[in-house]
Amino acid sequence: MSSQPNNAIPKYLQESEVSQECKDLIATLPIEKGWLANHLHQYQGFWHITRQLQGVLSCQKHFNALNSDILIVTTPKSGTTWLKALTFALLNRHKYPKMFQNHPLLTKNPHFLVPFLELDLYNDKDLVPNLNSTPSPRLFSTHIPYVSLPKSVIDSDCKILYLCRNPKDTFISLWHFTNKLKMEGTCANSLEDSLEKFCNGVSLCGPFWDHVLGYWKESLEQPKKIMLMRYEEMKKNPSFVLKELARFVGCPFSKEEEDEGVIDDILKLCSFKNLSNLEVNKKGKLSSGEEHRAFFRCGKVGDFENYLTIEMIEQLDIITEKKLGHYGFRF
Ligand code: PAP
Repeated sequence: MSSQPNNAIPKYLQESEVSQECKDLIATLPIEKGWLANHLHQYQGFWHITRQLQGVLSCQKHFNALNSDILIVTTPKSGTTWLKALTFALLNRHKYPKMFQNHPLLTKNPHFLVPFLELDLYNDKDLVPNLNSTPSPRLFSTHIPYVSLPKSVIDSDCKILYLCRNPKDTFISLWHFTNKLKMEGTCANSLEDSLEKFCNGVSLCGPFWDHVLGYWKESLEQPKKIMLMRYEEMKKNPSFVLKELARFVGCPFSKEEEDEGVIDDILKLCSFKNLSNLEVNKKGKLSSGEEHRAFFRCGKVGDFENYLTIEMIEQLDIITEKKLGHYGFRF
């Protein structure tokens, strides 16, 4: 007898939808209680919810990266939605020259336009997507840590855009996000418990610091393949970062475009203010069940100061210095 999908549980929390191979693997992996889902599984050193682990395995097995592909990689809550919007607008600027008329970003959420490999495209245990007709350059995204990337991503000349954000704001953003997504009738996660988990590395695709370190080291080794960006830099000097990004992916802005204000238009279109006020982002939902508005909270640098005690800040700073400072990486 086939089991009925449980429609009451959002897709991102459903644990039944995994293959036998994934179930067999899970039986051998360390397990922890998740922030939101019942379980987190530690695979290749990083923690994944069950559904995501299925996606990671499927990507590792089936995803064939092309040299022309562009992959947005982020630690969760680093500004993924923003970078998806910016990169989509950048790559499609000739197709949609009038940014504020008929642009797909005005009616579709950035997560719809730039799907996650492991959470959207390779998430069905029985189906491998056919991506042959996706126009080039194909733009995908993922939270997969470097060590778990599909081999074809490493071996091909595809480009990786890696975005991270200081762990204090990342943590606060993740804490808010998971509490917003918690099902009605369940208790919110306390800040203290969540921080303890985060500091112990037990968070979505955590340990956070190892995720950053994996890509930081590779970006130094392979600067033509991996461009590492920081959310804080993007907030401070968005036009500089966007120009660098355009150069990196091989479609720099011409002098005429700069003079015509194309950069400013893209930044305006993708700004927190514009995106968060669009009807689609106020009302819509992803196919996996998350509300679009959950991806737009305040979009500020330093919001952690409103939540974390001095001791908590110190705790996070010490871990960051210990884990990343030694490698020359600072936020
Ligand atoms: P994801 O990794 O789960 O896809 P992601 O988009 O990284 O989520 O997280 C949302 C964060 O990016 C939110 O941060 P906050 O909680 O500190 O506010 C969200 O507000 C912020 N964000 C979303 N869109 C933008 C934008 N256009 N500009 C700046 N920040 C943004």
